[in-house]
Amino acid sequence: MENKEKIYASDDLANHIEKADASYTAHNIQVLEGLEAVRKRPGMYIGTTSEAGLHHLVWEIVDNAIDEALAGFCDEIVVSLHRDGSVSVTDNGRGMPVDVVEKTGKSAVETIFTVLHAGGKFGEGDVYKVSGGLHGVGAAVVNALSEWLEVNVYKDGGEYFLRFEKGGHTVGEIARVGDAKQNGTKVTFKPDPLVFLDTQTFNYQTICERLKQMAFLNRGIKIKIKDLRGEEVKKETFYYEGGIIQYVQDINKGKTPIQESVIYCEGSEEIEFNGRKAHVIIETAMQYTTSYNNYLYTFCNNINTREGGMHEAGFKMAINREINKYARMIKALKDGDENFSTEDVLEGLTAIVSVKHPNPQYEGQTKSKLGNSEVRRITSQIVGDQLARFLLENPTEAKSIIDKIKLAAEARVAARMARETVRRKDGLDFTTLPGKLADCSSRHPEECELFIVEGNSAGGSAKNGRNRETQAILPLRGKILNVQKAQEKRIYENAEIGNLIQAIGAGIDEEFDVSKIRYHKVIIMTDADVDGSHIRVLLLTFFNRFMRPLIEHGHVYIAQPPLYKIEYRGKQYYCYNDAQLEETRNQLDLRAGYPIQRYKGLGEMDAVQLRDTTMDPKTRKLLKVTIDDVVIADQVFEDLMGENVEPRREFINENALFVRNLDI
Ligand code: 0R9
Repeated sequence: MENKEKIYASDDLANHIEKADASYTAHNIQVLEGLEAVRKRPGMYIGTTSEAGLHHLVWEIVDNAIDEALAGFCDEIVVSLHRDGSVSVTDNGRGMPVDVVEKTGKSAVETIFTVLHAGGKFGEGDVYKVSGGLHGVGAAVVNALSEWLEVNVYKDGGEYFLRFEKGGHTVGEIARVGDAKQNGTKVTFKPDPLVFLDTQTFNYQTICERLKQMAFLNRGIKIKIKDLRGEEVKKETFYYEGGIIQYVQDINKGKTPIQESVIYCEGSEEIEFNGRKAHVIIETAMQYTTSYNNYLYTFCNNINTREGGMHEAGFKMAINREINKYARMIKALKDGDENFSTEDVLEGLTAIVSVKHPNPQYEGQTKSKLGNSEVRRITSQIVGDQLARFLLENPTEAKSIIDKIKLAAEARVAARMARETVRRKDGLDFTTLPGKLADCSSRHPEECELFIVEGNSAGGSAKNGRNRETQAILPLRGKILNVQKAQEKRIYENAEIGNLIQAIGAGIDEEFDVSKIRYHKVIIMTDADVDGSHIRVLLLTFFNRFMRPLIEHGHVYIAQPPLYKIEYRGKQYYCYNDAQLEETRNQLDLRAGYPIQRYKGLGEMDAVQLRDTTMDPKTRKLLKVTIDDVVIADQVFEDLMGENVEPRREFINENALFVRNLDI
């Protein structure tokens, strides 16, 4: 690998560790206090100790390997999942420094894994350290939350080893344990079951998705995963020479592109950061398809900036400006014509905007909005210049793009009229409630629940079984429109969707205001059969596209009606899945062939049964719908509900074993 400027050095480390005491003991105490703080309040450092937090530990170590790759010293990263529940991450970089840091009296390796934010202290002047976002917390946090952690460093012909136990207590000192031909670092850790109470099992699919994203965002880095836990080893390699160009192609694989090439723009600008020169690097890739949706995903330092920010603003400014300029030049827009709106220009566009910034400032509700104002100008300039050039040099593709946008603009006018008509006709002013809604009497949204129920007969049971004060029922007649395929105009004309919007009462799309929702729980209650699953996915597709904050704020739930009922000695036992059925059978010691009722639909239950099993907060089980990664969520919806059949088939084949996930 090319040997670029030396970025980290042990002396730097020594200089930058604040408060580190010259006295060995004092330092030790401080270190242990730091790690103890992490163990006491893990949520503060990794967000949660549920499955997402568990995986966060892996991202943290992978981020460090990516940093070494971005610095130009590493091109392969391997993640291995072991049988004992541990995971290892290996890179082929320079190997972490093993020499002693004067101020701490410990090796750089030990310091990095025991001093909170020690890695961050390097950040000053370290222009390549880009990975990590809101929870870019450093290796010491991973160590603190592990039952044990081992570091192997391969460097200068030797292999060095250091082990930590019980939340970061060093076992011995770093020592040379053998010879090594190549350089690199391996970090292996086992998450502490005392911290991760819900689950300690890594999800292969989740890790694959994230590593794939990392490989797209950092072209040329080979990222491998090996799952050694099962009978057969599962392996995958993610490697994209084309980086985000291939990312766009991957997102578009189920869609129909209207242009052949993916338009790629890149550039960088020097800025001063902490008295040192650093670079802001901008990369964008985009391609139009026949879709009515837009898929614009933005990243800063490999983290999805869900709330957008300055890079997104700059990108939108640039495409709006250049497309309108070009449309006027080729007379697709005449002198008196209005400009295309940003919404028109975005329709059918799939785009990735990826920024690498040495000092990102995050804002917004979830701290996922990039706030550095210079990024808007830099992005707008780079994208504007290069897009203008693309349009001039590729007139045929440019013409298809302009034609598509023109259609979008015409459709937008039609949609606006349809929206207005619906508003006038049905009073879509969010104050009139739909006739079919059996509303609750409470006016405190925090305690109110809306059950969206499939079919009128189930709707009847639900109305009779509900708590009238806090539970509202909206029966759906048949299937709602598939919004993934439909044109905006048709969406506003659809009666069932109109009812949903009115009942929830917080608007739709850009105008959706989550603070106005009338119910804090919106509960999808459908039959446990194929049709029920379909309706559920249609509703989730709608929420994902038009009311995403409703999901993001945790207001969307899925009711879980029981699948089976056993009547035994005058008592009723409800089972929600096959495993539970088996367990109950065993517990009651039922003979083979003992009659069991299998529920096919909600309509088979009377009001009392439905209340007791599915609606009563004291006894029911609800699944909360969450979106970990919006890019992946969109992709799943597109695969399931989009135009093309092939990705749907592929998705169902790949996920046949994960039907529960698919259902959520
Ligand atoms: C498997 C995950 N990989 C890592 O965590 C990792 C960290 C790391 C690294 C350096 C090289 N490879 C790494 N992999 C490194 C080496 C040198 C200088 N800076 C960084 C060098 O050889 O001079 N480090 C990241 C931080 C540090 N090393 C330290 F210096 F703080 F320890």
